[in-house]
Amino acid sequence: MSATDDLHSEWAQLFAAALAQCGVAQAVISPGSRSTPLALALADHLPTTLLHDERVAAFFALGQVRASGRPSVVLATSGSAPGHWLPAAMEAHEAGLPLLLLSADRPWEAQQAQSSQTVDQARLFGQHARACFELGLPDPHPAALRALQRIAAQAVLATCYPLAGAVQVNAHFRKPLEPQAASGNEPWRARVQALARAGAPRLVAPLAQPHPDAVALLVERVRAAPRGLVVAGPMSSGQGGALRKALARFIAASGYVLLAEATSQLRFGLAAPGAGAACIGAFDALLREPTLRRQLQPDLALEIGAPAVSSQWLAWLEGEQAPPRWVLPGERPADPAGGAQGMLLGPVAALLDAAATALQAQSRDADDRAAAAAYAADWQRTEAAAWSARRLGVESADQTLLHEHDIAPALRAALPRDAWLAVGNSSPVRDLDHDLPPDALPLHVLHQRGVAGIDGGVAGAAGARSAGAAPLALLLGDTALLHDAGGLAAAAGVDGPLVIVVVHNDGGRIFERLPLARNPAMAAARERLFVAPHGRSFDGLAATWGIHHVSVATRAELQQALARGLSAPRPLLIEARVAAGGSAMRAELLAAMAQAGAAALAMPVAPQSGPSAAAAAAPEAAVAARPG
Ligand SMILES: Cc1ncc(C[n+]2csc(CCOP(=O)(O)OP(=O)(O)O)c2C)c(N)n1
Ligand SMILES: [Mg+2]
Repeated sequence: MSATDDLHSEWAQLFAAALAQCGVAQAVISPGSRSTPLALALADHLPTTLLHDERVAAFFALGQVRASGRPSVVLATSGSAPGHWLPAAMEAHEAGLPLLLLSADRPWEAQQAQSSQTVDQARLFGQHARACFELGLPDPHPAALRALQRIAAQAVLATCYPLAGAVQVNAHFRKPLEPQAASGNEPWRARVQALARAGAPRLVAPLAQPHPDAVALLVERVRAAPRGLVVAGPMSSGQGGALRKALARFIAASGYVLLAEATSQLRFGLAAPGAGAACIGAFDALLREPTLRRQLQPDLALEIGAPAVSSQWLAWLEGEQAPPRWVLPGERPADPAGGAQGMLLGPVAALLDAAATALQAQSRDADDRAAAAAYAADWQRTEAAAWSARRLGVESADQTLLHEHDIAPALRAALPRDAWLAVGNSSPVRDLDHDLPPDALPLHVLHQRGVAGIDGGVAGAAGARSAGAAPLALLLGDTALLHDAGGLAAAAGVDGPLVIVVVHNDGGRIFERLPLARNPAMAAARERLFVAPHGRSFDGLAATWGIHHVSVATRAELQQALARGLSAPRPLLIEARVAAGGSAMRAELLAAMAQAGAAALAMPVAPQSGPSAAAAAAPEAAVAARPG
């Protein structure tokens, strides 16, 4: 390449254009010198965000992917920079999110020579990337130029097919890295221009369909098992609409009871009039009661989505009286508890829809129908009793203080109809299940359940907000906020409404809910090594990034702050100062819910009155009216 040769710029342009043509929606760039040609090219072809911290950049990109359903590309310079992508690559791999990791590298002669900012970047993410493509140095050979576009297309395809996840492309560049004043009549230029006009090759993945054997097996098992459950764990928000429709048909055809976690995209919106299915939300609380596990033992449980967050569901599966189970996990096997009788892989919505059609074609006998209805009524009675008990417990708490259990309901009530909710790991994701009964309003719940890390929460929410049109609220813990303090840089760069609600309970209070907490001799160690109170407030952190901050310590203050933030053009950080003793209060609320459920089942059912009859007659109304 001569000094007036600008091949590296044209090479990068061809590659970036191909990424855009193949469906990449956004670029997130962390600055550096080696990546110069690609940074300039990506900025020409894609909406671009600049973030210095590569870990933040990659989590931000993942948030964009969650919101848009389309791949994002992150770009970084050579050396340690791409190493910071690893946690997001792990999450992308485990959660099935398409993410392209474009690492700039130094030329081959710089390798293994103690050259600055040079490491072995090939296959940097090991098993956590679905594929790794090596782009050599820019090369004017016609075959190399054609391959460049094909590799771009293949890399984008590999982020989604056969399984979605992170894919690395490692691209080498030799200096000069900046655009050069070129003569314009280089022998390769006409070739590059022709390829640019033609565009990248189109690669189309096959459409995933459920296997007919899977549909037949499912139908056969359901017919043989009248008392049935569908247990919905975390699923991506993109699945929401089709899944809700298919699930409603399946429930109507099978008479099964839906236990839906908040992250399943099924807990909110299914109770809408005409949707035809009610849904149980209190099961994690109810299953604490051994008598209920016995009485509510199903003939068959179908698990859909990722494994449930519920610790009690998992405990049931791992115990002696585990219900018979089939797993419908989507594209990848999932049965962490072990012991499932079978696994039906493939698109869940299509599988349930096909099974619903087959079940509808042949009506059930009357005894089976009665058994299914009685079973559903039992669940609905316990559900209604559990939420009533929660309401009573909440009312008996000191109303002058803000409690952990107040936050999710206040957030749900404040969210406008089209808003999205992102939730962090640790207690917040569990609090949604414990504090929000199913309701009739659809809600996208963005979560990070791939590896369940407390990292990248703020960056991910900021990315989702930047890629989606809707107002977005993030609910996360104080330790998680400190962990992703750098994510505030990403939040500062996006427009509102973006409300970050931090449950400030001074440390990782989830550790107070673990078995460790039952040993008084471990109290000091638990506090120092696990909970790790920090005593910090977040006003300074927010001020660094010019993010508005408000500290609240009552329900009224929280409601006010939420109303303000959800209509504001800029992000708002709400520091929710909750009363001490939240873990003990949570344990009491859950125990009260479980006991109330058990008591409801122990009582004889009055034929035409009471919550069960009302629920059986009009499940939508019963669910919608349930107390929060
Ligand atoms: C990246 C990462 N590091 C560590 C953990 C282990 N971990 C789980 S919860 C938690 C504490 C979270 O505290 P906070 O965000 O304040 O939530 P709280 O427990 O108070 O609800 C930690 C350290 C994790 N899940 N992910
Ligand atoms: Mg905390």
